[in-house]
Amino acid sequence: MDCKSIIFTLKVIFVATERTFVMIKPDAVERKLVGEIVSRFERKGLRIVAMKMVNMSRQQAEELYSPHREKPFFKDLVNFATRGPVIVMVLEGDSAIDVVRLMIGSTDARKAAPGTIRGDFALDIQENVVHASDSKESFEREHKIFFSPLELAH
Ligand code: 3AN
Repeated sequence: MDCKSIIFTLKVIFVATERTFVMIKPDAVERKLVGEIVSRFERKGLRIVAMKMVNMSRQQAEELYSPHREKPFFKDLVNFATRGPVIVMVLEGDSAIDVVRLMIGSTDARKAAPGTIRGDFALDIQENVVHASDSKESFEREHKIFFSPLELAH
């Protein structure tokens, strides 16, 4: 087996094609950053498997942020997430969950590195432009709040 084939085989074994759930939050929609943000993901090489604009219900927001139910900022967070339309999407690519988390940067946008989406477009810990799944389990739970299986491209 030549070097190229060995690298290809290792890639197939160790680099999983994954899906992740991403939401462009109301602050970014209000600021007309949707195209810029979607474009960054596409230019990176991620494939859009599903995408739509929704006015999230309080029930959907509470489910999306259920891991934070006991936190003091939970009510504020739900108010923020439901104050206007959001873009929800499913992206696919090699190690998509980690890659997208790297691209969006730290939760506290003041500390997010320049070059990341939050680092370039936000200055707040709550209004931080974008959400992305942090694990396979989160992806499974989160995307089902917004998409039926028929809405995901093959
Ligand atoms: P991430 O979105 O980076 O995964 P999480 O899961 O810790 O961050 O928090 C979910 C969302 O809750 C954040 N995107 C942010 O909008 C909000 N949030 C997190 N920490 C705070 C905080 N200390 N005060 C206000 N809102 C917060």
